[in-house]
Amino acid sequence: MPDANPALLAARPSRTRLSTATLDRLPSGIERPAYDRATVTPGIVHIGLGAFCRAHLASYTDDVLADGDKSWGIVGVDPLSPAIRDALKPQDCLYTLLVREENRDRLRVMGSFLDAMATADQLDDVLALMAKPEIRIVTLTVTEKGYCQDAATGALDEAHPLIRADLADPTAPRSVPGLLAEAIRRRRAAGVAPFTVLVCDNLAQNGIKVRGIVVRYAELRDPDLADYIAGQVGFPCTMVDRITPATQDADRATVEEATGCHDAWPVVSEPFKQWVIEDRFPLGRPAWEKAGAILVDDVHPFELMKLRCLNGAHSLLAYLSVVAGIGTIADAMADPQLPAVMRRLWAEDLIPTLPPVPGTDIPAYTAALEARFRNPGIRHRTLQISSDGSQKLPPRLLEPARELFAAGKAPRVIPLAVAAWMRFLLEKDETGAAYTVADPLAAALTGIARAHQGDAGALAAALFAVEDIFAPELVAEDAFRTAVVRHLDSLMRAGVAKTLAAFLAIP
Ligand code: CS2
Repeated sequence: MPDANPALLAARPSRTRLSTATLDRLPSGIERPAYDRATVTPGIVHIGLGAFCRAHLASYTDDVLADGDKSWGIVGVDPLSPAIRDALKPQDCLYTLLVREENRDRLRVMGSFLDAMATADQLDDVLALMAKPEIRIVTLTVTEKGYCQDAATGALDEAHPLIRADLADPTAPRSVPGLLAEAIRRRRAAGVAPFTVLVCDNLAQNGIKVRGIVVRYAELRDPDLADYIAGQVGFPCTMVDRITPATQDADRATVEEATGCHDAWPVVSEPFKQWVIEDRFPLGRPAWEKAGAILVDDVHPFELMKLRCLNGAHSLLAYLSVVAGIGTIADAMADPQLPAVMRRLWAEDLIPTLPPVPGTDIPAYTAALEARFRNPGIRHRTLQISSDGSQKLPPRLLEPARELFAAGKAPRVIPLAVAAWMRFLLEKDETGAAYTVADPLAAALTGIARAHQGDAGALAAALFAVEDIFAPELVAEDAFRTAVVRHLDSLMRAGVAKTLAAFLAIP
């Protein structure tokens, strides 16, 4: 989560604010939109205005606009709070992307977001916009939990409070499935063909999964609408990648110093970016391939490689690091033991579960990941990555563990990562410092952790019983349960460093 109040920063009167009017005052080294924004029209509604989409979708689309196809501007919609909209509107939705290369910063003012809205106080306007024929794609980055799913099965969580509220009042939706279904219903009623839904979050088979969630929601609302969505709406799968930590005040200061303009909510990212997209867009799409996106028939192998190798390693490092008091991924990579454990996670547990990935050498991919994780300019907080473990563990680590068992093998490193997550739920690191577990299931999970804090066996058993996270086939594996308990006991008694030393001593 961003840690500053941009409204307060923006309120300081004497500073020049980034905006269309001040663009030409920027120093010459700052890249800016290479096209006339006044001639761009919206073609995409993007739900979720966090940092990631403003570093990823926005930069691919900025390149397409610069290439001359002006019909694909983006209108961003914040489904949670108006804070980012309120930061962006006074600057005409321009913002600075600070790309941290190994030895230098590159700054680029992004122009592809034309407008920003928030459902909190503009729901009718948002739905009216989503129903317009010129909107041909709805992209989403709302995080895993934003889809109101049961993480273990990937199905709609029908008991989710937002889903229950939307089913009671479906034309004023507050959930993402409810918003999509209502927008599609309005288009259909107006005789407008449905937009394509492009999910850009780290879910396994993200398009297929969200299609299932939205169709199920619609079934509960109106079976005829469900049939229409199932038959007519495209949900291509995508793999998205760019490491984009939450913006800190220090980043705002860096941007202001370099540009001479105050930007209430710039975004920081690494130079690397990757986007693999299934090419199924009945109403057309931007030529994102001109900006380096890879259009394919089947995203699945790319997605498994990224979700498991990158995100799985992130989760392993994050839980062990938070417990050990290590603040960032770059610091974790400087630890004498953590990188070795991560390499074993890849080699022993994750890479064996991957199908061949077209055009990709997996050892080269993981070597490049190591270099990306070491980037000293990226202060990616381990506590940020530790959030929402209940949603992240299943696709990143639990599903590959299940697949290994199904193939007659046992995971060696995944049980350690799961144990680190369980230890993390105690909300106190080894230096005694307290932190907060951020997770949609936080109250239940930290309650279980507190109740069993002295007893690894009881703690693990109580957590294994949380069916929203753990598939029954996995917790039925004795080898899995025993290994998790053994590591958890060691983490609780001896701590991270000694546990890792003992683990690494066994080849
Ligand atoms: C991270 C991701 O926060 C997390 O869980 O693993 O946000 C990761 O940085 C991105 O997926 C990289 O593309």
